[in-house]
Amino acid sequence: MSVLNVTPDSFSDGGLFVDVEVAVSHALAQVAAGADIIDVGGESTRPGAQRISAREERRRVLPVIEQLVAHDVVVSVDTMRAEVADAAVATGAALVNDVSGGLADPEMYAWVAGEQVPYVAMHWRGHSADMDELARYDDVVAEVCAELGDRLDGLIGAGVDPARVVVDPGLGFAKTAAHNWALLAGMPDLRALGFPVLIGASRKRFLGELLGAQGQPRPVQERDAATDAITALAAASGAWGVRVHDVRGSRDAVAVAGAWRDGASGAVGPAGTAAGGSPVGVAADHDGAADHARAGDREQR
Ligand code: PMM
Repeated sequence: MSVLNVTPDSFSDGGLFVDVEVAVSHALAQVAAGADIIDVGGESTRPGAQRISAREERRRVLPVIEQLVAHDVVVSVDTMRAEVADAAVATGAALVNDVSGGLADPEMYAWVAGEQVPYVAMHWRGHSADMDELARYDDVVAEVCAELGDRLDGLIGAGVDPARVVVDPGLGFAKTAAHNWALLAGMPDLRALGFPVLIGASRKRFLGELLGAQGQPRPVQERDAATDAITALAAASGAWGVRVHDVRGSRDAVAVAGAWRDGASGAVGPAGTAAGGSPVGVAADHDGAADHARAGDREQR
């Protein structure tokens, strides 16, 4: 899943893709590099960010989604609002990525149930303005799994088809670096929830902290190799997908993880096409997203 933030203020790509043409051509390049899904977001969720109106969010994302869909790209919309999700799906988006897991909008679960659209429920505790204060856990893996379990109960109770739900631990959202590393190491527990797991570590602050020198974090644009390492380990740990800025490196990492996994059986196919499907559960033929089934339909459920 390739990140496409059409915002002026996201931490990594803020301001780069506010122009529709620039955003679309970047997304098409990411598809050419192997992205299966382009995740279009109009509202920054970086720590401390203030909210924008639903109208402004729609204004940012819809023209980009419209053009990508016209190019047969599989699009997800990164939104916490049912009304924005609704407009995005009406425009052709195939998946909703909700960083609040439904907590930000009481209408969300009923809307997802009505549409039966694939839905990513991310772990979240509060809006960006105050999420750092909410990063308090006794046992982060157990608490995140329990809270995601509550989200899943809410979704299924509202009538959402469980086969269309993906979970995400929400790295960096009300989490310190230590919490993020514990959650990555806790992949077996996340997978034990019984749903596909999406990991969003790309270029995040905890990688900058890990790689920093002289008390300074590694700059955002110099965190892709570390992101690729996370992708390889996530793939080897059975993640369904990764949400990244630099698709090519992650695609290579997935190919390596798949070849490694299949090495024992001698079942490795051509580069990037580990026999039996990629460990993140996306179609091995990634020349174009057009042929792919809807994201929620194609996992190891
Ligand atoms: N992270 C961000 C935004 N959306 N969605 C999911 N599912 N998981 C994430 O970890 C996630 C997300 C924030 O990062 P960005 O500024 O790079 O978009």
